[in-house]
Amino acid sequence: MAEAGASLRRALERITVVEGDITTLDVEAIVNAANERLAPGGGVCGAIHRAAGPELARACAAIGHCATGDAVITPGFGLKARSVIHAVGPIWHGGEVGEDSLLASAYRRSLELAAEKGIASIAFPAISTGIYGFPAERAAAVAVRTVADTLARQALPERVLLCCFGAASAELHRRALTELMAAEPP
Ligand code: AR6
Repeated sequence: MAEAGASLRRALERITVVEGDITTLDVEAIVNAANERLAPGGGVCGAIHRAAGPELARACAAIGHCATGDAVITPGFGLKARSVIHAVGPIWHGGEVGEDSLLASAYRRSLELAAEKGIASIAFPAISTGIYGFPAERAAAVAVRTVADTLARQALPERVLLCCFGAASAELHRRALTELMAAEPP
């Protein structure tokens, strides 16, 4: 138990909350909050497609589909990031139809895919908390817990940025991180 706690703590130390526009970050991969059709949409997805250029939509169309809770990878094209991992979070339906585990799965699959591809640094937006309506505080707790649990099992990515759009979202993620850290032995 003590060892599991120590490895979770080390995993938490690999996570940083930042505030800003994910398309500007200098990381090896950024995660897109995508839809199952992998179609360019609004929100962070729209921003990523605009910054990457039209080749990104073509690469997504060639893949065609990604189930909710899963993730696929494409090049980053015009982005600084070498790759984009398209993760599909759940649409919020009230919290009783598996939204938490589907959201956790979207984070976990993104990190597993990143590790498979040798990606050392990655940034996530707050998946599902915009157009898909997932409550922000609950999503932040799921995000931080899932990223930490997954990092505790894999060496890559070495560094994970949780890229929050706005101060309120950043505060929720920092608090979730602090709470988990406080629960772990030093
Ligand atoms: N950088 C970082 N975060 C951002 C940015 C940005 N440039 N722009 C918005 N956010 P959303 P969802 C935040 O709606 O809820 C799309 O049409 C935003 O404030 O982008 O998963 C897709 O194609 C929020 O906190 O994604 C899907 O159809 C978070 O990113 C659908 O929306 C996620 O909000 C996915 O909805």
